[in-house]
Amino acid sequence: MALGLAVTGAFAQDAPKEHADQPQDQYVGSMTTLGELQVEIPGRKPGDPVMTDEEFQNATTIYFERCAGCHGVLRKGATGKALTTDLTRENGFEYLRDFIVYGSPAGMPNWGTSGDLSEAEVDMMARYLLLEPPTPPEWGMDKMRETWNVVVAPEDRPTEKMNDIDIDNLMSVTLRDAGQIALIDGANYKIHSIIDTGYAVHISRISASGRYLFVIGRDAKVNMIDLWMEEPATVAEIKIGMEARSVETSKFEGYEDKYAIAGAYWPPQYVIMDGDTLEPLRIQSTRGTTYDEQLYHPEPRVAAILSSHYRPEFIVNVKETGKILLVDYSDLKALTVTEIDAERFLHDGGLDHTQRYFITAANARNKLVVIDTKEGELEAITDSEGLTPHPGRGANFEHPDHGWVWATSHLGDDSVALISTDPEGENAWQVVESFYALGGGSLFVKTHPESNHLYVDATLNPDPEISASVAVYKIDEMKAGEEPEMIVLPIGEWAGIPEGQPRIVQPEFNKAGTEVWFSVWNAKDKVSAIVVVDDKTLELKEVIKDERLVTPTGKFNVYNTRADVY
Ligand code: DHE
Repeated sequence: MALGLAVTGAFAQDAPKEHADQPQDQYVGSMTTLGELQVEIPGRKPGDPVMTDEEFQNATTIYFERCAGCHGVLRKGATGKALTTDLTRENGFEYLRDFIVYGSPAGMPNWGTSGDLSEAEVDMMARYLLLEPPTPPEWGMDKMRETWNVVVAPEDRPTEKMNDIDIDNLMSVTLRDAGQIALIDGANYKIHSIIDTGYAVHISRISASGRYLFVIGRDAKVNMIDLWMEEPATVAEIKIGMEARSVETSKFEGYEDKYAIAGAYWPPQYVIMDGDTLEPLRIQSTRGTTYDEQLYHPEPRVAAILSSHYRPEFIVNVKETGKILLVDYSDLKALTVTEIDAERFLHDGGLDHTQRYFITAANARNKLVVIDTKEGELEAITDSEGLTPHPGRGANFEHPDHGWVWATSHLGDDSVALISTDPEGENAWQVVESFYALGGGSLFVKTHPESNHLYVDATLNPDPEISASVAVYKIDEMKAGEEPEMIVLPIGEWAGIPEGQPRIVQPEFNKAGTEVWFSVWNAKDKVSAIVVVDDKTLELKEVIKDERLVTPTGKFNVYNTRADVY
C-alpha cells in the first residue's frame, strides 16, 4: 500500500531501499497487557506537540504492544535504540515520522509502508515520542497479595488421584488468544478439559511431583492446576506483575515443589512463592547495571527460568543486563544470588543431556552461553554461527561422529547449529556442525531419547508454504562435515485447513517418544489444529480439530516437561 505521506522538503533521512522486516524483527516482546494501562500525559512542557489525552492513550497502547519489546517500556532502549525525549526532540518530528514509515535495515519494521500503521497513526506516534513516556505502576507485595487466591486449600485437595487420566501422557496445550489451556489425552487425543488461565497465555511447567501444572499468561497471571482432581482445575492463582513469560518450581532433592518462581517483563522482577499455595514470599527486582557497559538499566526483563537439579537454585535469565542469576532458595530470609556475567539479551534455553549444563541463547547477539549448574559458574560463551538463535529447550542427541551435541535453530537465517556438549572434548561447547533447514523464522527444534529424528519448524518464515512445513533429519545418518538429508513434512497440508495461513509451531513428543505433535497455528477466527506424526514412519497419524482449539501454540507433555527429558 503506497503511503501518500505529504512529506515536505527533503526526507529527514534517505528513504532506505525496499524494506521487508525479517522474521526476527517481528518476534519481539509485545507488552499486550501493559497496552491496556490507563495513562495521563506526564508533565506537559511548553512547546510540547499537541496531543489529546485520547491520542496519548492510543499511542501508549500501540507503543506497548508493538514498540516496547525492542525499545523498552520506559523507552530507555533494549535491542532497539533508546527513544528518550533528549534524543527524540533532537531528531524532531519529521525524522521520527519517516523512521516509523520506512523502518531501517537494522531491524526496525517499516510500520508505514507495510500498512501496519495508518498515516494518522504514524503521525500520532511521531508526536508521542516527543513527549515524556508514561511509567507503568510497580507491582509489589501489596498488589500481589490482592490478586493471590487459594481456590482449594492444600488440606482440602484430594489425597489420591480422583480421575483415570494417564497424567504422564497428558498434553497441556496453550490456546494463546483464548487465554486458556487444553488438556489433551496423549493416547486417544480427546480433550479432557479446557481451563481458563491468564491473558495471551504463554507456557506451562510441571511440578516435580507431576501432579501440578503451572501456567503463566502474558498478563503475569499464574494458575496452579491440580491434575489429581476429578476434573483438573485451578487450586491457586496470583498475578506477579503486568507482563511476564516464565514460571517454574523447585526441583532439587529435598526441595521438590517447596517453592514456585515466576519472572516478569514488567515490573522487572521475579517472585518466589510457596509451592503449594502460590503465596508470594520474596520479590526480587532485576534492575541494575548491564554486565558489559556497567550502565544502569531500569527494566531488565526476566526471560527463561529453569530449576537446577544439582543445587537448591533457580537459574534466572535477565535479558537486558545480560546476567544469569543462580538464586539459592535454601534460605529465603538470607537469599544468596550468584550473578553471572553472561551476554546481553538472554532469551530461552535448556539443559544438556546430563542436565548439568544450562545452554541458553543471547539471541540478539547471536551467542550461546553455557552455565555449569553443578559448580555454579560460567562454563563457556560461544557464537551460534547463525542469526538470532532461538532454541526453546534445544535438542540433545548423540551424533554418529561428534558424540553428544545440543541443537538450536535460528530466527534470522536458515541454519541449525550443533554444539558439542562433551565438556572434556576438544570441541567442547563449540559449533561442530551447521546445516540448512527450511528457511529463517525457526522457533523450535526437538528430538527425544527414543527418537532417531531431529525436527525443526519455520514458524515465522514469510513464505506460507515454508511456515506450514517442518524439516526432519535422521540422526543416525548424519556425518561430520556433510549436509544431512532434509525430509520436509507438509504438516499444514495434512491439517486440511483451507482458510487463513496456519503456521506450524513447536514439535512436542508424547511420553513414549513414539509420536510428535505439531500445532497448526491459525488466526483466532480461523480453524486451527494439532497434527500428530508417527515418529518412526514420519507418516500422518491424527489431526485433532475442535472449535475449542483456538490458536494452539506451545504443547507440554507432562512427563517430558517434568523430567526435563529434552
Ligand atoms: Fe515465547 C518460551 C518469551 C513469543 C511460544 N518465550 C519462552 C521463554 C521466553 C519467551 C522468555 C522461555 C520461558 C522459560 O523457559 O522459562 N515469547 C517470548 C517473547 O518475549 C516473545 C518473543 C514475544 C512476546 O510478546 O511474548 C514470545 N512465544 C512467543 C510466541 O509468539 C509463541 C511462538 C506462541 C505463543 O504462544 O505465544 C511463543 N515461548 C513459546 C513456547 C515456549 C516459549 C512454546 C516454551 C518452549 C519450551 O519448549 O519450553
